[in-house]
Amino acid sequence: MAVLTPSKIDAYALAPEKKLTLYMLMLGFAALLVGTLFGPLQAFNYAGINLYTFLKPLVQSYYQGLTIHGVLNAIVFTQLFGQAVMLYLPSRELGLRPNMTLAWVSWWMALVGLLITALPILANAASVLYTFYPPLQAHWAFYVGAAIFVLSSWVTVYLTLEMWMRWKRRNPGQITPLATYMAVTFWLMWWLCSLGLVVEVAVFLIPWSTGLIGGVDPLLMRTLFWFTGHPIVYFWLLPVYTLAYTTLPRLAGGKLISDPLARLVFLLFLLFSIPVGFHHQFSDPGIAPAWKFIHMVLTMMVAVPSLITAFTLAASLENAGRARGGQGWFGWIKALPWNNPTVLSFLLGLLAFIPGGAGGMVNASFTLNQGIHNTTWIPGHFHLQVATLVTMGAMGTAFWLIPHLTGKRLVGEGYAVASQWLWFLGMFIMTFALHWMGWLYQIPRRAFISGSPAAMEAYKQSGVWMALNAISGIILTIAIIFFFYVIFATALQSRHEPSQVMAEVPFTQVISGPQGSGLAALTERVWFWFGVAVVLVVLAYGPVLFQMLTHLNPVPGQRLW
Ligand code: HAS
Ligand code: CU
Repeated sequence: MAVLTPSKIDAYALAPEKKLTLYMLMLGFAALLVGTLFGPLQAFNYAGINLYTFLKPLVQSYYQGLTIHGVLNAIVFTQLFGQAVMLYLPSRELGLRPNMTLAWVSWWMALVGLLITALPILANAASVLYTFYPPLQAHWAFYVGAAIFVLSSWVTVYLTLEMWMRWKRRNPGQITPLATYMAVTFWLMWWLCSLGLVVEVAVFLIPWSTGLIGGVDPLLMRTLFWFTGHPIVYFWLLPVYTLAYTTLPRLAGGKLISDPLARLVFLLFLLFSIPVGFHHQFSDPGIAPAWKFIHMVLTMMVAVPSLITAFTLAASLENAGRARGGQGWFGWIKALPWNNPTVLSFLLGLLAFIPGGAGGMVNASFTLNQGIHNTTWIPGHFHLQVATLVTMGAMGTAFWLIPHLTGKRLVGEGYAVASQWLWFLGMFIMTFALHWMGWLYQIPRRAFISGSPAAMEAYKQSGVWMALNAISGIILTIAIIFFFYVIFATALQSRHEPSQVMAEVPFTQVISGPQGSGLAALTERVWFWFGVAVVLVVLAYGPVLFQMLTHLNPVPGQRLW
């Protein structure tokens, strides 16, 4: 009779969650693989080189390629990574299993939604970029697929909340463990903010693209889009913050300095992520300056939790560096385990996030925004945020999570380390050049440069910065090849490693815990704070939306490609 060793018991007992998490993660990384391979084409475009000619008839235009790049990387990969870790972490922390039938429903919805969206994009019937601003009109399948894809995340919202409430019933009066607290506030924030996108797509864009209604109001559509579109950046960021708080200190050899402060950060994101969307619409006519001013002030508020994060993580990393023998003012930085690919990816990603965050404050300042809006500064900004910190945090996490989920050893650690240095270097060069070109030369974003002689003349003045884009494109391509080699070689090998099968989630210990903390008790009143968040959203958006809905200016759809 076969004897079940502890490793086998653990593998069997946890197999369902691990399999689901692995499938979510791998679907996300598959999207990232295709999406990032289109990145260098954009980088080369900014260098005046049109590589799209070689992709015809598969990909018809720069705009079709940019749609594939934006949708797969910014919408698909990020959501799937969030669905993978923000259900798995609380499930392991609480020792509870989510409803697995529904969990698989969410995976299938994501896959089917993705395929339905992909078809019109690949057929060049939806080259509307990831913001799909009307009057640009895509084939109806693009909106239907996107809706199914996004609604898949609502299933994960339900699964996480149900698991948490089950735990609350069994542990009355107890403070929710940290990773679960983060997941709960994260999913509540996402559910509330995704209403804008869901209404835009389900109520307006699907009927419009199927011909049921003749027109939609571009300003209202943009407003509903940015209602979701700003907080969506925290939907991308917060899974990585959660991992940075709950695993990075331990992986770096130390402890998290404050658990209550970490809770406060997530609560502030729940409160202030949403009522700020007009900072994307400072240049839009039809919104009174007073409302733009209110959203600007609230945007400054939403930087606060990131500033607290900078402090808490730096202090926790210092704790780790000193525990490893680092001395003096900066010796602790050197003492951190830079050779650990996960720690490395977080350190480099967080370093990039400092100028990225500072650039965010420039964007958020009404007057400064006039200088950089719709220039290459903007892709410069968000490639530091989502393409560096968020993507590197996900890559770095994959280096322990895929071995943990599959019970297999990480293959090619040297390639893993190299991929992160190269990614950081490539993104650093590219974002530096994009910021420079945007701010000083006013080079427009989303412009097809390499095909037009007139545009090329204008671009030539930014000389060396253009060339840097092409160089960064090459570096990033090498980085992504190294990364995917490690991921696929790890996941596809046949050998299992017993120690990996048993490996735990590396949850960190804390120096200052939640017990007896007034702050932790205050943040624990999640439903009360959710109510406050709803009130803030209604106050910041209600009157403007009411005015827009009562003064509709519908226009028919257009195809400019
Ligand atoms: Fe942004 C546009 C303002 C954060 C993404 N943003 C965008 C767009 C994207 C995006 C995709 O106000 C373009 C949308 C489009 O297509 O049009 N953004 C902000 C502000 C923040 C901010 C104020 N953005 C993000 C994040 C993103 C993201 C996060 C993705 C994940 N953004 C704007 C505005 C616009 C905008 C305007 C519209 C511009 C326009 O005109 O169109 C803040 O949340 C940033 C706060 C961050 C900080 C940094 C804290 C630093 C930390 C690192 C610490 C380092 C450590 C390392 C510990 C204050 C946490 C230690 C290391 C050792 C080695 C020891
Ligand atoms: Cu924003």
